[in-house]
Amino acid sequence: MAHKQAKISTPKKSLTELSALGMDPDSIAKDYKRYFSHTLGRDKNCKSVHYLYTALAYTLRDRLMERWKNTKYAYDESNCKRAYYMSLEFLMGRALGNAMLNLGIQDETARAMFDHGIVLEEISERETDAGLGNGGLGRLAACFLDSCATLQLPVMGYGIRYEYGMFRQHIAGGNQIEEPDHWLRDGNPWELERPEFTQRVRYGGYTERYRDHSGELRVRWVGTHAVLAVPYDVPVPGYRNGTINTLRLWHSAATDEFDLGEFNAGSYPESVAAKNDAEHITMVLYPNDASENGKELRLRQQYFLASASLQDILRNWISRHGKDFSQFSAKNHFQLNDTHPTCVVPELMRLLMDEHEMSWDMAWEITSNTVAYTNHTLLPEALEKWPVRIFSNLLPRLLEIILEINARYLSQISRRWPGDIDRLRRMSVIEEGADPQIRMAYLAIVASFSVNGVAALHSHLLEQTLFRDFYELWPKKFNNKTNGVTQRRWLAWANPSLAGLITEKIGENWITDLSQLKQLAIHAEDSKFRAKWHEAHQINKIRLAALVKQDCGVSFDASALFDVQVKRIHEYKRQLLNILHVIHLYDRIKRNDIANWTQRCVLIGGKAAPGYAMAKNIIKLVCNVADVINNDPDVGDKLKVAFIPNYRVTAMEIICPGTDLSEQISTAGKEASGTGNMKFMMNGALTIGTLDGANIEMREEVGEENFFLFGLTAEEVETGRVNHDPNSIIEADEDLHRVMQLLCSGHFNQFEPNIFDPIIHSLTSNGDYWMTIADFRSFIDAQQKAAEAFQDQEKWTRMSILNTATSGKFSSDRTILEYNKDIWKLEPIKALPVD
Ligand code: 26Q
Repeated sequence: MAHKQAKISTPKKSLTELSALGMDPDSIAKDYKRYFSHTLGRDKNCKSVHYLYTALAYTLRDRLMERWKNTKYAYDESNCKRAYYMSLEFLMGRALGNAMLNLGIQDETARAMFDHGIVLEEISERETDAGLGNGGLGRLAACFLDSCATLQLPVMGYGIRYEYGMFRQHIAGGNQIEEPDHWLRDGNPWELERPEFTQRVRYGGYTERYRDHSGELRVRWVGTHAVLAVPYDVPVPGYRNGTINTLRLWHSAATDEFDLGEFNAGSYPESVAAKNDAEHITMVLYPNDASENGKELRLRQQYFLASASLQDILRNWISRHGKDFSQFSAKNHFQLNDTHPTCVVPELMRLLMDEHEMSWDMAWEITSNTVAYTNHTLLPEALEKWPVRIFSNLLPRLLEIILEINARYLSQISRRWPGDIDRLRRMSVIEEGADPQIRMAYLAIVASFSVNGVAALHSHLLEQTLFRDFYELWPKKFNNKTNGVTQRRWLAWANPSLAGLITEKIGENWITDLSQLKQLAIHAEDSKFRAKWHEAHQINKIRLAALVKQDCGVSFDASALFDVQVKRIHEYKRQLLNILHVIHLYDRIKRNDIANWTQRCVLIGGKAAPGYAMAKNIIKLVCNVADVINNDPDVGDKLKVAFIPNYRVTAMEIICPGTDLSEQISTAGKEASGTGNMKFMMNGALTIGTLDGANIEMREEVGEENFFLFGLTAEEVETGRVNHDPNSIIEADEDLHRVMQLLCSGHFNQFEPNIFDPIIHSLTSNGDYWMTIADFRSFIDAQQKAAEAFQDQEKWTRMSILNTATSGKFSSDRTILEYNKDIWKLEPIKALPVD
C-alpha cells in the first residue's frame, strides 16, 4: 500500500488536537455554512436538498468525530477486553436524526436551520436508508450496536459495505418489482475510509506441506487469487455519554498485481475485466432471509468478512502484544450473528497455525474459547449448508481444517457413545450423500463456548429438537437471550408525541432504563392522562394515514382501528391468515352482518425474496383483495385495505407509532423471536398473536387480559399436523367455507384466471402445512374480541398504556446486559470528555 508515514520533526503545535466544537445553534449554523459554501462549493442559487443535507451531515459528523477519537483512546489506554459482533447484515436505517438525538442537539440543530429558512424535517427526508440487511436479523444487529454504545461497552461491529443494499420494492398491477438500491450513488457522509488498514483476502489455489525452520510440519496455501479488503468505518453514537463505537464495513477491490501476467500475454482487456471479479464480492446483499443454498458468490462474501475482520483484529493484537497470544481468548470474543460468519472458525485456526506458527491444540484452545454463536431460526430447511465441492475449490485450506475439526470431534463422540454409528452420522459436521455438505450450524456449535437462541421458546426448542444431540453432549453451552430493540430509535425518536408525554409524567430516565416505564401503569387509571395518551396516538395515526395516502392512494380514517402487519413475506408468518380474515370481514359486509361494526383499516407490507414465488403470489392476493374492497361502494369506510410498498426501517418509524393492533400471527414454533412485535408494544399497540417467539414473553409481561391470543401451541402444531384435514374444517365452518368460496370463485382475480391456484392448493389439497386453516376460527374469534374492545376507547387506551408500561423487558439494553453478563464479560469504559 502507498500509505507512507510522513517524517515530522518534534512539533510546537499539534495538528491533531482541536478545541471542542460548539453545540449551540450559532456554532452549528457557522459550520453548516462553511460546508455548504466552501467544502461543497454551492451558492445562494443552489436549491438542491442533497447539498443542504450533506452540509448538515458533515456538521454533525464533526461533532461525532471528536468523541469517536476519545472513545478509541479510552479503549486503547485501558487495554480492555473487547467483543466483535460479526454479521453479514447491519440494517442501520437513517443516521442523521440518530446523531442529533444521541448528541442531544435536536433543538439546537432545528433552530440553526430554522434561522436560515430551512425546515430540518425536509432535509432529513433526503437521507436514504442504509439498508444493508434483510429484516429482523440485520435490524437486531443495529439495535445491539446502539445499546453497546449507550452502555459504553467496547464492542465493534464487523460487516460488509454492500454497494447495493436491500432492493427497493415497487408494486405494479399488484406484482412486486425489484429495483436495485444504489444507496452510495450520491456519496455517504457517515463513512470514513481507512485505506491504511486494508487487508488481503485469498481464494482458490491449493495447499502444500513443508518443514519450517524448527523442523515442524506446516501447511502453505498457494496459487491463490488475492482481493483487497478496504475498511470503511461508521460511527455508532451512544446516548449522550461521549461514547462513539465503530461499525467497520469491508469493501472489496482488485489488487494492483492483477493485470501483469495477462497483460504480458497480450490480453489487456481480459485482465482489466478480471478486476470485476474482485469488485463483485461486495456488490450486492443477498435479498433472501432464508438461506440461499449453494451460491458461490455468497460464500465468497462470507469468507471475505471473516478473513478481513480476523486479520484486522490480529494485526491490532500483534501491534500491542507482539506474538504472545496467551491472553487472546481472555481479551476477545466474536459473536456470530447466525451461521453466516462461521468461516471465522476455520479462518482463525488457519491464521494462528499457518501464519503465526501455532500448534493445532493451542489454536483450538484459543478459537473455541473466543467464538460464540447465536441461532435465529427453527426452520430446518433454513439451516445453512455448503457443498464440500465448492469449499474444496474456493477455500481448500479451510476445508482441510473443517475436516480435521470434525474428525477430532467425532472421535470424542465415539468415545462417549461407543458403537453409536447413527449418532455419528447425525452429528457429523459433514452430511454424507451424493453431494456431501458442510453443516454450518454444527461447525458453529462445535467451535463455540456459547450457543444461544433469541427467545425463551426458541432456545427451548433448539435444545429439544434441532440441536438435541448437542444439548445432550454440552448442556452448559446452551443459553437464551431474548431479543430486544432500542427505545432510542423506536420510541424517543420515532414517536415524539408519546415520548414527550411519557417524559412529562415519569422523567426521562426511561431513555436509558426502559424498566422505568412501569411507573406509567398507575396513570392508566387517570382519565386525564388517558385523554392525553389518546391525543398523542391520534397525531401518529394521522401521520400514518398521510403516508398510506401518499404511497398507496388509500384513505385511512384516523378514528378507525388501524390493524397492521409489516414484516418479510413468508408462509410461516401467515400474511395469508390475515387476508382470509379480511375476506371474511368483506363477506360479512356484503351479507349485511354489520351490527356494532368496528371501522377497520388493514395495512400489510413487506418484501418477498425475488425467487420465492409463493410469497410474491401472496403480495398479489393482498393487492387484489385491497382493490376489490376499496372500490366497493357497499364497503365504504367500514373496511379499507392497503399494501404499503417498500417496507423498510424508515417506514417503520412512521408505522409503529400509528398502529392500534399489531399482527404477530406466525405458526407457533416457527418465528424464532420477532422484534417488530416489540416495537409495536413499546408504542402502545395491542397485539393479536400466537404463542410463538417473544410473543409469549410479551404476554407474560402485559398480562393475558391485555393481549389477544389465538391459535395452536407449538406442541399442538406438531402433533396436530399428522391427522390435519383442512378440507373437513372448511366444510364444517360456514364462515371459512364462504371465504374459500370467494377465493376459489375468482372474485379477486376476475381477469386473471387461476393466478391464485398455488395459494388455494397449499391451503387445501397440499395439506395446509402452516396450519392456516387450522387456526382460522380461533383467529376470527380473537379479531372479533379486538374489534369489540376497540369500541370502548377508554378501555382500549388503558390497555395501550399498559402495553407500553410493561414493555421494559424488550429493550435491547436488557438483552445486551445479558450477553455481557453471561458471555462477553466486558467492563464498561467511560470515554474521555471532549475538551
Ligand atoms: C443465508 C445464506 C445465504 C443467503 C442468505 C441467508 C440468510 C440471510 C438472512 C438467512 C437468514 C437471514 C435472516 C434471518 C432473520 O432475519 N431471522 C430473524 O431474526 C430475528 C432476530 O433474531 C428474529 O426476531 C426472527 O424471528 C427471525 O426470523
